[in-house]
Amino acid sequence: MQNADIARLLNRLADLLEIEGANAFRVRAYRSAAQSVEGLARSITDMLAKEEDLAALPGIGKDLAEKIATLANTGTLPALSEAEQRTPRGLLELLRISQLGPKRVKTLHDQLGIDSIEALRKAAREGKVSALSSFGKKTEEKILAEAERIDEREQRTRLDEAGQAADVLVAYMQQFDGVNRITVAGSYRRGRETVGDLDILVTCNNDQAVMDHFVAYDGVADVVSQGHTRATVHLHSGLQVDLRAVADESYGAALHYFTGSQAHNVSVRKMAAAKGLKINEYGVFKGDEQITARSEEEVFAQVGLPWIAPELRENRGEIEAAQQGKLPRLVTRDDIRGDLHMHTTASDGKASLREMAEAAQRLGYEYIAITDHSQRLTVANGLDIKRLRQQMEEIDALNAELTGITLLKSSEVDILEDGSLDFPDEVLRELDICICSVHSKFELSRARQTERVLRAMDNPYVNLIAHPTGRIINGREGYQLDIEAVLQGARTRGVHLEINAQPKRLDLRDIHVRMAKEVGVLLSIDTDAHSVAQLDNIGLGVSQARRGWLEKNDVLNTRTLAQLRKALKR
Ligand code: DGT
Ligand code: CA
Ligand code: CA
Ligand code: ZN
Repeated sequence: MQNADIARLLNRLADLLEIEGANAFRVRAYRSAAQSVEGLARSITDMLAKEEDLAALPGIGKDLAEKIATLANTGTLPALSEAEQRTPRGLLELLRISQLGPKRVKTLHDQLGIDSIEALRKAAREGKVSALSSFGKKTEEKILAEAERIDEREQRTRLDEAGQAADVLVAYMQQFDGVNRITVAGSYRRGRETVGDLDILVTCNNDQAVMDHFVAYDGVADVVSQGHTRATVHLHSGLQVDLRAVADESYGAALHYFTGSQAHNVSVRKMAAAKGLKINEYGVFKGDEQITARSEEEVFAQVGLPWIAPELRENRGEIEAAQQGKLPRLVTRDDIRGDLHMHTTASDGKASLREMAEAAQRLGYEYIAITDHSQRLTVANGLDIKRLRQQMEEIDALNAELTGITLLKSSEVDILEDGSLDFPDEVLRELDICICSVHSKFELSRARQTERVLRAMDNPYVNLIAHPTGRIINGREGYQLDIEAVLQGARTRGVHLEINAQPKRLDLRDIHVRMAKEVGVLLSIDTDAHSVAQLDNIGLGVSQARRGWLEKNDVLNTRTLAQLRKALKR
């Protein structure tokens, strides 16, 4: 469990309690604990491993310290599971509407019996919401507009959130003696940025007992179906989980089948058919004879292919590449030598320069760029020229002191509406690397937005465009941008683009990453970390890069520091 996960669950508990109308002090205690955990420079898990006293942290008493320890160790909390069981699941969904906080959700539930987005939509259409004393007509309209847009069934779960749920559930399943092998397959294994549901595959000696163990999991809200070899449940978060049990002999075939994608499977099955073979989730068959397929390698070998990495299995040319021996050697997390986008307490980050540097050292990085916000972004405490130069001096001092890691002087410079930059050239030239990004005027037309980014890249000091499309997963679309024109423009100017690894961003998205590779633009995989713990999000960015077919050489920050400095020369 990372600090951010612990904080999220504490906030969730506070939400649930507030919806129930629990004591305000209790609610506030959980919220301030969440804030305190989120702001910590050190990982709670590390602190517990070193047997440090969490109660020494600000805003955290003995009772909360115990609860946080339980959360960190088990991924859940009895108080949380109980609150989740007491509260209709739809009530938490209602919090997704920006007009609604826990208090209002409680009012809607108490007075109108509203317990889902659907029920809310109906009541708002009938004018029942504005009839309540605490809601006006305007608010009702806004609520309705948002409720209409949210399609509950369309909602997919972010990869990081699915990963947290999967880790805890897999650990729970592994406690059970009858489980031999267990793998999370489906879109999760392919590293898609969101998943529709989790597909878990187990091999075991006793199907029935394993299914019983699965549905008895604390996090299960309801059981959709349960049979001997498969079960489907919903977790309290709303996430659906499919469990499949197969025999060890079928493991390879089943893993390939349930990893998908369906389009990839169809293509592989066609190849099998051409060879007179049949492939399904139970195995590879020649007539009635079953050919051993304990591993995926064996399944692929039967159709004459090498093993294909799950991230590539979207039927986007991976089978042809495999046939021609041209599969990419995908970049791995170990190839990453540094992180070129992160914030410190100087702007809106939670950790100091030194804390970020030491964390990067622990990750084995060779360099990091310190990219606090520029002056225009006052909401994020952007640095003016004076503060930026002060930070450069601090960086010089730290570089003189620390060994093995180099801090690069940088800034995340705002791109203004006309494509000019938030700092003058004489400041930009003092930076080791200049990254810039759009944080305003999202509503510009596609032509103007594209022009804006191209103009920014015209500035000879610019090296990297951060989170290039501005989209937020399950949040906002991102601004209109002709990404191909931006990529072409970047290539001719010697500018790089970013794969921002923040779980809610993952920007560029996979198809854009692939496009960048084809155009010949090197991408940098960066976390945009606002705390020490967020430096770990690099893995999500690497997954995204792999889905875009990137190899080590396609990624800017796999370079040594010396090579990087060269690559940054325009
Ligand atoms: P998701 O859950 O929407 O993010 O996407 P997936 O790919 O995880 O899809 P899901 O959960 O429906 O099924 C998991 C895998 O099982 C899928 O990738 C391929 C396989 N599969 C499921 N249903 C079918 C089917 O009707 N035909 C074939 N060929 N494969 C299927
Ligand atoms: Ca799935
Ligand atoms: Ca499924
Ligand atoms: Zn940013």
